[in-house]
Amino acid sequence: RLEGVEQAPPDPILGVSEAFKADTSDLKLNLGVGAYRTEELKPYVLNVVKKAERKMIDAGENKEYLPIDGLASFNKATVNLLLGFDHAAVKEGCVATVQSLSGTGSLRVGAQFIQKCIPGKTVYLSNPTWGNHRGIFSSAGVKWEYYRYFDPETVGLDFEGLMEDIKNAPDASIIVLHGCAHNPTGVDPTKEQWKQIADLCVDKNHLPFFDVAYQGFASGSLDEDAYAPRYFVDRGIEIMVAQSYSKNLGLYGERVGALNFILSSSSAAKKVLSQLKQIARAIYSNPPVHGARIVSEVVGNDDMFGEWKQEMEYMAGRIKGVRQELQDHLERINPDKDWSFITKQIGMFSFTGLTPQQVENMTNKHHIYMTKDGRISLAGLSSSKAEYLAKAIDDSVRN
Ligand code: PLP
Ligand code: TYF
Repeated sequence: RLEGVEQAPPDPILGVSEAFKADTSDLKLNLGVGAYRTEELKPYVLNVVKKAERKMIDAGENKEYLPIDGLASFNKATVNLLLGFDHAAVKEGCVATVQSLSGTGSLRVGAQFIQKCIPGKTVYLSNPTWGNHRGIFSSAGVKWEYYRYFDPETVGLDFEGLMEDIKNAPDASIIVLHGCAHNPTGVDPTKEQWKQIADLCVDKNHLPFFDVAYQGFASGSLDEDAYAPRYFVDRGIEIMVAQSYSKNLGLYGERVGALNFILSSSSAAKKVLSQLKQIARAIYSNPPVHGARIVSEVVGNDDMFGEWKQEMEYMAGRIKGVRQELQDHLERINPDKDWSFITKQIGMFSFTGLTPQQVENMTNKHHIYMTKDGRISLAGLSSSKAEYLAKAIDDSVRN
């Protein structure tokens, strides 16, 4: 009966992991998915997470359903991490927060809210952006368009293009902005540029929707990486924010995140929250409890909070280290090309500029798995593999 169903294409990011698994070579290296690995290329469970889990088990915590909007202590913690502790917007009741299914689920609830409560709006996505953004908004029935973002000539931000496109968008459009560590390019606006983007959002009455998937993972500091959304809030701009704890607390499979609205009145926040709850109820009823408790335990305990910050700094530092090593090897092997973009870009990824054909060479000849857009995840690279990767990149750009 279902023979007529069309075959859907594999996911461009997760499909890379499937191909990697099927490769039997000892040389193989998975730089596709953005997931942190140790120097031994093993998944990493943070010590502070293990500590929190032990404490939770010892306390005999149960598995009852959470309320639709999630664990209250998590919601409080997640807003504190986003805005800084005890922000005026929270005290004034101007923040609506629902715990949701990590970054993806939070974006999806946000998209559904747009479709339901402010219909007819177009969402503007950076070109390029995280591969799932288009699907998330499309599946909620929300129209999206691109704004210019990356300039391959300078391997940097096309700031003029970005400003022009956001200016030309209809008033009160929704602009999706990566809070920090832009995926896939690793290129973020400077503080001065954020200021100009904020000015434009005020002029145009746009609603920025921040996707914060790497707080603490870009610079190693939670505060530094929250600069942009905090700045917008301090300017009095209403914003939406999706948060994820996949990377910064390594809770990938636990699906921990939140959707926040920071608004200019408590009455608007109350109404928005009522809508978010209705939306969540019909999709998944209520969010998972275990990971939310971990975040709440870690943030609520000074010692564990300090330990988390140290582990985060360590992970961010390891990535910065392999960035430098990769660049050093490439500068030695192929000194005619400028490789400085590798350490200029931040976060988990480097946008190498490799063409789809060169990416094919990386995979077919060198067993190095990466996305077709030329992105590599440095979180999946070890020191000991940096030279092998540099040689493969050099071989691929020569062909
Ligand atoms: N947004 C961006 C830009 C991402 O890179 C990711 C994942 O890496 C996510 C959102 C959501 O990930 P998750 O659903 O695991 O939180
Ligand atoms: O960009 C990445 O690699 C991460 C990983 O549904 C990812 O976003 C990919 C697909 C997905 C969730 C996370």
